[in-house]
Amino acid sequence: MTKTLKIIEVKSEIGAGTRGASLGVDAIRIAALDFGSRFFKKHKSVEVPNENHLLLETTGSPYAKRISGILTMVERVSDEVRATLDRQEFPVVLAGDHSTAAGTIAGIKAAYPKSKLGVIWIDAHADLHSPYTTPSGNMHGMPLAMALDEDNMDARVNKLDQETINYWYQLKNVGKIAPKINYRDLVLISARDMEKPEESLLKRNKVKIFTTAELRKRGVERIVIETLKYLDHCDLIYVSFDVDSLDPTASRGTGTPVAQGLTEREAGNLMSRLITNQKVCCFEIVEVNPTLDRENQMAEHAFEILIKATNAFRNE
Ligand code: NNH
Ligand code: MN
Ligand code: MN
Ligand code: MN
Repeated sequence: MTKTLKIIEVKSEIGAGTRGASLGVDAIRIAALDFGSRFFKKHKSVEVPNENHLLLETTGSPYAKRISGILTMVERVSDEVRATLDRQEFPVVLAGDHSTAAGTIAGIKAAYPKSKLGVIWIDAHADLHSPYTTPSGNMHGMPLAMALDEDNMDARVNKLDQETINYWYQLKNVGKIAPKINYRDLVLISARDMEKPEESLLKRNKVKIFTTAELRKRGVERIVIETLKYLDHCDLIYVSFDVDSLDPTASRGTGTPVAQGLTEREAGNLMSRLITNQKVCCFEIVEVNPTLDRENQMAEHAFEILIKATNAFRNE
């Protein structure tokens, strides 16, 4: 089946602690040019306006940095993803920092409110913090908690002001559906750098995790089969790929590289194989930061993974 892809560009970096992720989308476009690819000519794209001007301001909570802008971005991304799905197009989201993934999930739920949505989160991190537990205040560590309507009060370490509490409530309730997903609808792949409050959530809710070692030992094919089987009760599936899932040998150009990651080959096979499943309705690549890179390698890897994945549609 051929799908009409729509590229949604989100050049936002206000949820990250390191500057430069808003340049990731253009770095991927440059990688495409260097490879002589017509990908960006062939497919329609749209850019969601960003709030990066907030980086010059110092207001807001240390436990939820630039949360007003994050809310605006999540709402904008949600609207664009929803509109794309309403037109029967397949959204391919290319984003800066990962916080906007909460908007991607909200948009899918807005388009299909009655459907059960499964999420495959390929990332070195679990992104399950709330402002109550975050060690950094960077909201790219929180999108899954937003979608799960999770405060994790039991593990609270930070005391919030009322304004932050209100914004956080609004973030969890974008689209007026909360929670948008449940823990049983979530699979983490290559997660390997979590803090204690996240660890306790993962354990308590028995979240399905495939480690890099397990994937390598048993092979991508097995992991794909088991992931899809685990999400069999879902009507739709969304795949979010944070490039820090890749090993630091391939992911120098991202804000938070972590040892023991996937190879580009494993990631490419994983994405292309997952995407052939008919339930997959959207996928996303985030957190390329060319300012930390050498010779645009991270964006080139991301682009190759993107091409491998989208080509898989045609080979079905
Ligand atoms: N868990 C850490 C935090 O919340 C790091 C999150 N960083 C990410 N997530 N890049 O994908 O600050
Ligand atoms: Mn992430
Ligand atoms: Mn990550
Ligand atoms: Mn990240």
